Amino acid sequence: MSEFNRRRFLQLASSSVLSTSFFSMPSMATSFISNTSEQAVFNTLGVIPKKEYPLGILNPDDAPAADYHLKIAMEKVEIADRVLIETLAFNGEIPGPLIRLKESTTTTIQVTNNTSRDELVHWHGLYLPSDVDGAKQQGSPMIKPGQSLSYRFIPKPAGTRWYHSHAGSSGDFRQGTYSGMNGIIYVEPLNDPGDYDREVFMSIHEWGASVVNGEIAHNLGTINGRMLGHGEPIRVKHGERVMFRILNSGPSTGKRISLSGHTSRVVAMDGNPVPRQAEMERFNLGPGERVDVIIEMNNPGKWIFGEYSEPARRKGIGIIVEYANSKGDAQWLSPKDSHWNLGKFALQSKAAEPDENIDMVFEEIKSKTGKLSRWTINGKTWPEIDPFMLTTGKRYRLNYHNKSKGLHPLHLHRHDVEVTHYMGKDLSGLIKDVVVIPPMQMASVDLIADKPGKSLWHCHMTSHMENGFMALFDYEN
Ligand SMILES: [Cu+2]
Repeated sequence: MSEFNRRRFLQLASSSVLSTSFFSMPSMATSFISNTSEQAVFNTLGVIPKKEYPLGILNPDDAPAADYHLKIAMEKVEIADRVLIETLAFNGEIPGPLIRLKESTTTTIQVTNNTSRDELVHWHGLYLPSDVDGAKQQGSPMIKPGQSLSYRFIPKPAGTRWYHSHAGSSGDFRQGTYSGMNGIIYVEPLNDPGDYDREVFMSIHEWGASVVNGEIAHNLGTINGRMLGHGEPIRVKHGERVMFRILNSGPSTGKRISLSGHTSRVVAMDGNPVPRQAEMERFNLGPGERVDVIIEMNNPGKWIFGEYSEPARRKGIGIIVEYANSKGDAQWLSPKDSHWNLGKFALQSKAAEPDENIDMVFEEIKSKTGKLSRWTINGKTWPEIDPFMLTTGKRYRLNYHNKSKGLHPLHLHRHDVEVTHYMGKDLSGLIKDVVVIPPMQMASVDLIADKPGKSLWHCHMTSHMENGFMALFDYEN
């Protein structure tokens, strides 16, 4: 039975249970209201059974009212005074609206495509069936121009996830993951100890892309859709403990982020609590990665929360954190430079032995004419590369060998991976969905094959993904 049919079957089975209990009501009603007319008995039954809807991708006419409605269109958006960009966006906003869901509570999200080409939305970091997940290569349906689809699913796991276009840019930097089509999904856990006073969500993005020496360069950047100094500050009070949930939705470069004058306690990565929390003056975010940090507001003033590098802040990557009653200009205090190492947040013990190893070697093919490089995995480039086949129940170790001078944020759809080897050390317990491999390094991540269906795997640098750095994982049978 296919995943869809099985779900459909369970759905029908559960709705028939419901209708049995519904039809058992008349006798109860009759016994309570003995001397009433037939009409009155009928009135006591004026309870309409709740319509049950299947999970999956639905025509909005056959779906319940949506919890969120995302409308995709080409927009002109101001990211600073007199700085306008043209980009695809959700609901005319960059980033798109924050989507707040409850773990294991079914949601319906309607997406309307008001553009002139096919679009689709990928729900990054959620465990979803291949079609709902939102990647054409997995068999997800495209949304035609002028049409809508409703995605109905059970959000899992809890934590900071996100959503973005997976339609590709077709070389137009207003489209695909270059565009403003992205937003944070926060899946509230069933039990949240809530060791903080409030939450602030931050999305970092880059704009103004051009091709320079085979890579993409950007001349503008924003946090929450505005350049540094041009948005509303984040207003805080002395003594507050603020949970910042931060996403790098940018298409091309890693970010080194710091709140001047404060240390950040890293508590989760890619939405998953880390096994070892650590206080950092600065933390890194590759494209697609999320970090949740708790910052104690213990240094009154106006501070820049932004990129470590001055040129990147000048491009706009920063936001001002302003204590109540503070005066003057926002300050930047450079944090200590430090080598970012995922191993710091992982257990220092070895993970369980895998059932099988899969080696993946990444190489760059430079263009002789200054165009974007092509990328190979084991000597092959998408779409020539055969799918990596998995057997349900097995533990696989993906050994990533980066034989290039760039870093690569590697993302597997629909699954999490455990970081088991990083910067020369065996590790365990750190669960991620994007793992950045530094230049000329190797890293291993383990994958439990328990989510049958096709799963796209790719570099989250848009220009790499769109130039061969992509493959499919699939399950036997
Ligand atoms: Cu890459």
